[in-house]
Amino acid sequence: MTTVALLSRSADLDFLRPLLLAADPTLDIATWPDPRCLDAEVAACWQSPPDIYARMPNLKLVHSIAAGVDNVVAGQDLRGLPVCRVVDPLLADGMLQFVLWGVLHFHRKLDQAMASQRQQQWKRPLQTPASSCRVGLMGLGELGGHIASYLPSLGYAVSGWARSARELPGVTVFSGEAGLQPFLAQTDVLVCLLPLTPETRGILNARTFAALPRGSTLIHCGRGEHLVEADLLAALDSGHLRGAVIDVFEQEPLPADNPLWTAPGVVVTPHMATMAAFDVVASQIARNVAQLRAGAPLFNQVDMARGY
Ligand code: NDP
Ligand code: OXD
Repeated sequence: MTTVALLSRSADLDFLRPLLLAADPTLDIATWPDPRCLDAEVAACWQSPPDIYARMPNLKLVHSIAAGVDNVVAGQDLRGLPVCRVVDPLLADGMLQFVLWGVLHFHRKLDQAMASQRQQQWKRPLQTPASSCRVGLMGLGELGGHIASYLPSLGYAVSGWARSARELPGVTVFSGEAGLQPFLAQTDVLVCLLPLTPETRGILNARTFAALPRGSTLIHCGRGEHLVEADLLAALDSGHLRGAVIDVFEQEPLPADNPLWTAPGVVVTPHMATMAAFDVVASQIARNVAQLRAGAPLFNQVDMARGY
């Protein structure tokens, strides 16, 4: 029997228990802070409790219940353990829908129409074709890559930035540190879909915003720690940036006194851009438990040398 520990310092993951048992009735499930978690072979995690894996001598697999793994690996003793994550086409579709909404919000100037409505003013914003709106995707992985495969078909001028170079139909691809400034210089709507790593922490900062054309906008769906909030507020205040849709925050829930709640031009959403269905999460964990038992390759294993 394999024991799966449901670990989180911020949420009760026990809702996954019936779904995991439906996927594999032989599993033994323990939910943190049940001390039986410490004997588990598999950890299924979101925001893992501090230094927890070091206290789990039988641990053989760390599985994020989400697409990102930053909050299950940060500050932990991984001692070479494999780390897996969730990859799912419907999760990618959800992100596509959210980002498309954000792009339309700015391209079709719904932000301006909503500001006029608040003042009961009838102002018709000038409309422009999609080809005039340059969407820049930071990150071309499972999520950014999916969006890059769709947005050009709507007529948008799409570019992307990743660590490694590649060719994507209808997309201008920039790569590496040297590609960042030229990528930003030709972006009107910047979309962040990067994983959080030491290289990407704080990447949405004053220097990045200054490299964007005046009047550009931000859709941020990566992680809160990518964004230097004070730099965003300053760029909005100066008028260099026109607006921002922010879905992820360094502190979640966003504290009531955070100035982003009320900053003009900012749409705050509560980390809702997308999520995998819970039965999909459970079945992917159960599938990897079976792979582990069989000594077979794991699905969606993260390259811990890269950190994503
Ligand atoms: P992937 O690992 O599939 O893709 C990551 C992409 O980022 C790759 O294209 C990679 O480049 C690029 N990248 C990584 N580091 C760098 C760097 N230093 N410089 C340039 N490019 C870099 O991740 P996903 O697409 O699955 O997910 C991305 C993130 O989205 C998650 O880590 C998570 O934080 C966030 N997320 C947010 C959700 C929300 O609801 N707000 C929901 C789900 C995920 P390369 O291709 O060259 O390797
Ligand atoms: C994820 C998330 O990483 O929901 O899947 O943020």
